[in-house]
Amino acid sequence: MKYRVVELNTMNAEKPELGSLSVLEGDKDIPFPIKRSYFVYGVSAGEERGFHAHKNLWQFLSCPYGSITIFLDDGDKTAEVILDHANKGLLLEPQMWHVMHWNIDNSVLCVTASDYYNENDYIRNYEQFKEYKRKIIEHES
Ligand code: T46
Repeated sequence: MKYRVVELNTMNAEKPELGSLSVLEGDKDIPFPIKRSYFVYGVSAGEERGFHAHKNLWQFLSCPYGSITIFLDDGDKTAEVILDHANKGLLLEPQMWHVMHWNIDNSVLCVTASDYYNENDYIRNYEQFKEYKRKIIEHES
């Protein structure tokens, strides 16, 4: 499946009460230069967002505060990844149906993306996503 869990390079302060610093660099930790970042916040526990796939967009999802489960579906297999620490993220390749489930109130979803916002890159209907994937597989074989 087209995803990977990435552990970020993390510097822990000498005094534990000063916490840690985790860093993500475009083209190094993730295989694309970063063109956009956005944040989703103020979401109640139990709520879900997403329900779409991207045709060409690569993204890196992280949850620096709280816990969010990402349900993934490549049209054939499914998987889930729990983002619950600031030093961890999910590299999500294009053509993956994804749903974000908030496990804890006010968890923050941070996303860095390979391109600017373009609604034409979204597939927001699951049947259309399956059809899109079927055509790609047909074309490749
Ligand atoms: C994704 C997941 C992880 C913009 O105008 N510009 C933007 O850069 C973005 C990301 C969204 N929007 C608009 C489009 C909608 O009218 O903001 C509204 C909410 O977007 P959406 O319902 O797609 O939000 P989510 O949380 O379902 O999905 C978002 C991203 O849109 C999507 O690319 O992969 O987070």
